[in-house]
Amino acid sequence: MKVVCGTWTPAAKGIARDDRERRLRPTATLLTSLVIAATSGMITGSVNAQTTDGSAGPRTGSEGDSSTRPRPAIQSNLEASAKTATKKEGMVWVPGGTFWMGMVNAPSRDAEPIHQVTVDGFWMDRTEVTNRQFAEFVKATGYVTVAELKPDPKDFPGVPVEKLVAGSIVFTPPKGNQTVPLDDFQAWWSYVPGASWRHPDGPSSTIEGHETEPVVHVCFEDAEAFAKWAGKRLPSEAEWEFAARGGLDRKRYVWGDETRRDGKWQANNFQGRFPNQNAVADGYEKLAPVGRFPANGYGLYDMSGNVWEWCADWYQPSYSVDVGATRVNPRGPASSNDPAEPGIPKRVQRGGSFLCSDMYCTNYLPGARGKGATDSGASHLGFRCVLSPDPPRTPGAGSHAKKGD
Ligand SMILES: [Ca+2]
Ligand SMILES: [Ca+2]
Repeated sequence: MKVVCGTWTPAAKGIARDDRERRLRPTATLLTSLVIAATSGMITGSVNAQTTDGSAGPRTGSEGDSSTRPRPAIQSNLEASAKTATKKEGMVWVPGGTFWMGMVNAPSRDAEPIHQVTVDGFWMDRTEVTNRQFAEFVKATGYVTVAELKPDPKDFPGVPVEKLVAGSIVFTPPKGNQTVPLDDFQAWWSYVPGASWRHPDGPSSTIEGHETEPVVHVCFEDAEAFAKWAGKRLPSEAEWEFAARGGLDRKRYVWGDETRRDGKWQANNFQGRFPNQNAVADGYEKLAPVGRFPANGYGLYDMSGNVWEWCADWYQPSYSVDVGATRVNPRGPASSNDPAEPGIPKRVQRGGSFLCSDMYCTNYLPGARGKGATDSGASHLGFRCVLSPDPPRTPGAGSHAKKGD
C-alpha cells in the first residue's frame, strides 16, 4: 500500500465538505489516517482487538505468510496460466461505434468536456469478476493480493513497524440511526487488519456462500494480474463508458432516463440516508451477487453500482480534448494527476458501487468518474476484463472487427 503519510487535517476535511464524491470515498491521504487510527488502537471492536498487540494477521495456516512469497515466481505462473484460459466464456461482444463520452456536473466535475469518441469492438466480461473466478486464479497461480501483504514501513513513516499489519479499507457504518456528519470519512470507513478478498469484512468474515458476489479488496495491480492470467486486459476508460451506455447514447442512466423502471430499482446502490440508514429498497444492503439486476443493451450486468471497476487509464481531472474533436480508441493520459493528492499514482475507476446514493452521490451514472491509488483496494471496489478481437486475417481489413472473429 503505497500512500503518502498524511494526517487528518482541517484542510482535508474542508475539501471533503464541498465535494460529494469525496464524501463517499477515502483518499489515499485519508487512507493513511485510517491505517494509523487502526494500528494505534483508535478504532473499536474486533478490529481493535486484532491490532493493538500487533500480532494479529489475516492469514490462516493454509494461506501462509504471504508477505514472503516472491512476486517473480507468481508472474511466471500468470504467463503459463494464460495459455489455457477459456477466454471468451462469460463475455459478450460489444460492437464498436462512436458515442458522446463525459458528463456535465459530475460529482467531481472531472468528466468534461463531453466529446465524441470512437472505439473498436471488443469482448467484455458479462459481469464483475466474482469471488469464485478470483479463487480459481489464486489456486492456479498462488497469487497473493496486496491487501494480504504487510504494508511497507517506508510508506508509513512514524508508525511502528510492529503496528503495520496487512489489511484493507472496509465500509463500517456506525451503529444506530443517528445522523452522521458527511465530511468525516472515519465515521464509515475503517482500515481493518485482516480484511482481504478472502475476508471482505475482516478476519472473521468469509467468502464461503458468497462465491457469486464480486471480488473486492483488489488493487489495480491485483486486477491486472488476474487479467493477464486470463489472457485478457482491463478496459480503457472509453471502452468502459461505451459499454456501460449499452447503445443508449447521452442517457442519464445505463438503462435510460428514468430513475426506476416500472417502480423497480435497476442497480445495486444505496437508498436512504447515508451511511447508516440504508432502506435497502433495491434488496441488497451491501454487495449483491453479480447479475441480479437487468442487463444493459449489450447484455452487461452491474455496469452501474454494486462495485466500482478498475479501468486501465491513468486519472486526470478532465479530458484533454478539444471540444468538437473526436478521439479514436483513446487510452488515457500518459501519467496521472489528482490535484487533491499530487504525487499519488491513480487509475480510473468506473460505475459507482452499492454505496452510491441518490441523496449524495451520482457516481453510478455512466458518465461519472472515479479514481484510486493503484495499490489500494476497498470493500466496494472490483473489476471486470475485456478482450480485443484477434487481428484481421485479411490484409487491409477494417479496424472494426466483426462479431465471431
Ligand atoms: Ca443496495
Ligand atoms: Ca459495477
